[in-house]
Amino acid sequence: MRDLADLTLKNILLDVDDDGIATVTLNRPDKRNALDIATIEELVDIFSLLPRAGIKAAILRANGDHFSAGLDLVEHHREDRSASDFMHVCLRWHEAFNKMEYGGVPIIAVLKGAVVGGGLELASAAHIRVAARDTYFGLPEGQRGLFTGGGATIRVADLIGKARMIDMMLSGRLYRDQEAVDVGLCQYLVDNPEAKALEIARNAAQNPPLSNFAICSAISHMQNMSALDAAYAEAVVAGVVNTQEAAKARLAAFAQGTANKIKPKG
Ligand code: 1HE
Repeated sequence: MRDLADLTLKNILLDVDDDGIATVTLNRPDKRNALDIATIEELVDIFSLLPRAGIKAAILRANGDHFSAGLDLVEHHREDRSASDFMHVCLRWHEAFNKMEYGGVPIIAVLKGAVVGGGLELASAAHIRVAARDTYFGLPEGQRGLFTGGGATIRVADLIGKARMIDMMLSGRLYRDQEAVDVGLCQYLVDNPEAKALEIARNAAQNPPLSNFAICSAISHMQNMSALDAAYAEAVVAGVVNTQEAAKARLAAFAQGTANKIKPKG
């Protein structure tokens, strides 16, 4: 198996700290972190390996003022792709984003500036979105004569509902501020999103990896199933997770009255 250290990365920086928290940084700020095919391939490589590399949680962030301006429109124009070519490009986007959503490693996205088009598709493949106060969300595909191709019809519609998604695409509406939280585009809107994301990642990393695997994989899979099949799958997953060795000490602590209590702080 390839190791994370063996990856050759050009547009993305990858760092893993001593606690097993990976930081994945989009690093094309001069192009507003537009997603060219090379970046997508790097995302495929990284997120294919993370779950098997003992990573406990990952932060997805970007250098520069904007999270991502979406599809690299200049590359798309230059390549003059055929329908078949672009279908295969989209399939690589799906490969990358499915590895993220279904990989089982908690991914926390740190958002700022433009989170538009394919940038929003990328952000919506993360498990938690933490936004800076200057973040705005848009789907300008229609204005560019394009359509979503990186899973927005699934993930963005899932986050905000199809009526809002269609409105964004027809009217060019941008969501920002508290309204973006209220409609479900992000879960946190804070002054220091990098610190908040790290705090969330470190908390999540305290959970046993098998629990996080279920949270960051099984829930998404079950959303794709009938209620009957999802209930069956949930029982099977719970059978494995809820009897894991790593849970035993925690359950013993609770039985002995020494475990933390689940109460709001303060
Ligand atoms: C880009 C891209 C890009 C910037 N592809 N190169 N996405 C969009 O329609 C959004 C397009 N971008 C913008 O509206 C603006 O660039 C921003 C609001 C994000 C930022 O504005 P600003 O003033 O800070 O930057 P800029 O001057 O517009 O751009 C700086 C450079 O980044 C410039 O390159 P340069 O070589 O001339 O310096 C831009 O060309 C470059 N750049 N955005 C390529 N998107 C799977 S289907 C998904 C379909 C979609 O994602 S559609 C949505 C596309």
